[in-house]
Amino acid sequence: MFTKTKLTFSAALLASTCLGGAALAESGTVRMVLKDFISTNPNSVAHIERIEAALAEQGHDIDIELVDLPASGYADALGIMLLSGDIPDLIYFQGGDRKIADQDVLEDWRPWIGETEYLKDALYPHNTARLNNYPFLMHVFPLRAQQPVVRTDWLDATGLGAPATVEDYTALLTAIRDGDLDGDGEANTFGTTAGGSLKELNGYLNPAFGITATWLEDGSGGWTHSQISDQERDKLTYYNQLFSDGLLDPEYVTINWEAKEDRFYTGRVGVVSASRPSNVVVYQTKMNTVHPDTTLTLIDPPKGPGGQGLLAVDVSKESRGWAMSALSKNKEAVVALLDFMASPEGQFMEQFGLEGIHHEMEGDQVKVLPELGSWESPFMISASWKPPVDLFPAPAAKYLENTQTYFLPDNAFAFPSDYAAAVDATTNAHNEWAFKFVSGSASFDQWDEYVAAWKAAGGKSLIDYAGQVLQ
Ligand SMILES: [Ca+2]
Repeated sequence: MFTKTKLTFSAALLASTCLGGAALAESGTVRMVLKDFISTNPNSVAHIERIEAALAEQGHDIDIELVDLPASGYADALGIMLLSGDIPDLIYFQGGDRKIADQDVLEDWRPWIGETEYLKDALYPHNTARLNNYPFLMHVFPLRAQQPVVRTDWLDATGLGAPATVEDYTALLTAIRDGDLDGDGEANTFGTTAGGSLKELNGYLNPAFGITATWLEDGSGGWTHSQISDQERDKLTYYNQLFSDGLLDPEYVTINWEAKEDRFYTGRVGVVSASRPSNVVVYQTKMNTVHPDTTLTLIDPPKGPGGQGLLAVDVSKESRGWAMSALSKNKEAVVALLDFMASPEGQFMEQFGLEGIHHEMEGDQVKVLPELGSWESPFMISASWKPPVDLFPAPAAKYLENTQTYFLPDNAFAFPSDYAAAVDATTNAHNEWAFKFVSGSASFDQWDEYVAAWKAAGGKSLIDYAGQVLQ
């Protein structure tokens, strides 16, 4: 399948031929570098050794060599190593990749992925979109998103069912405010809060108000920024209604994530948002230390006048992930390794960790151990592989499913560095005015004043530039 390989009559190749139709055997050393995945970490070494053994079973003779870099200051240490000319075959970037890609030493992943058996089906829609814009980084992991959860017993007590629309969502927050669901005889619960920023609410409400991208068509053939759009004004009007009706915690903008969680566990708010699937697991586990057997319900993004969905996702490039050296002499082996990691056998290793530490086998049944919570899949979590047993409780599984169901690609692009000050200043103006509109300290009659201030802060130049980029 990897046509650049020279055929050699090795025992390994004969073994793969005997399997009949198995992938072409690859051989060689793959030097790889990944943060926290080093030769002094016994779990890393055990993972690599069983991967090599499984590859050998399939006829590959691939030696994986770990390059050790410090976890602290990883991106800088990696940059120094690469610029010195020491370029491993497989490189995990956590920033700093663009200047390396500019030197033409990173491989375009796309033609390689197309020839794989499993990897091509492991990608998520956001991976494909990002690779098409920037083909040097691949990060096959589920998306993060802000998604709301509520205690299932509270949802049941309201008698309302899971909200489908923004009206339903408002009704749920109202029932939580009025229902004394914690039973202490006091009206002391807000519908929802946020951990310091409206971003949490925006995560599942922006598309409901028609904010489906960073740049929106302005109705006269041009583009406008979502921050000053009519859709943004409609959304902030709704937030202001939540605020003035006592449905949104008035301290949403000053509290941190710990205070947010604390209010949730102690019944001071009913709905909070989670930013990753493991957060849903943590919320449910911590809730159970106070209220045993209480499960959480993940709420779908409610449908509003402008649509439905999760916040549009930047697809201009991956911000982190795997790159292959264009100078590597063992590209076929690198791709064979990654294709194995995407295969059912590789995914079992990636997602269930090490036997005896992270899971146990009882016959052919796998049993997850608590330590699995501390295992991080080093290579990838395939979009298409289904684990033999549930890895996550139901609301976290739904979280993952919804990141795909409600995926929306953004049209955001990176501005040249000359525009950095304008980007900062307009974002600050937006944050400041959004808070004033929501809290009622600015009236919506002042919307035009806000838009003028946003444009004066550099927004005009951003819009002009976007007009050239987006066409
Ligand atoms: Ca109460």
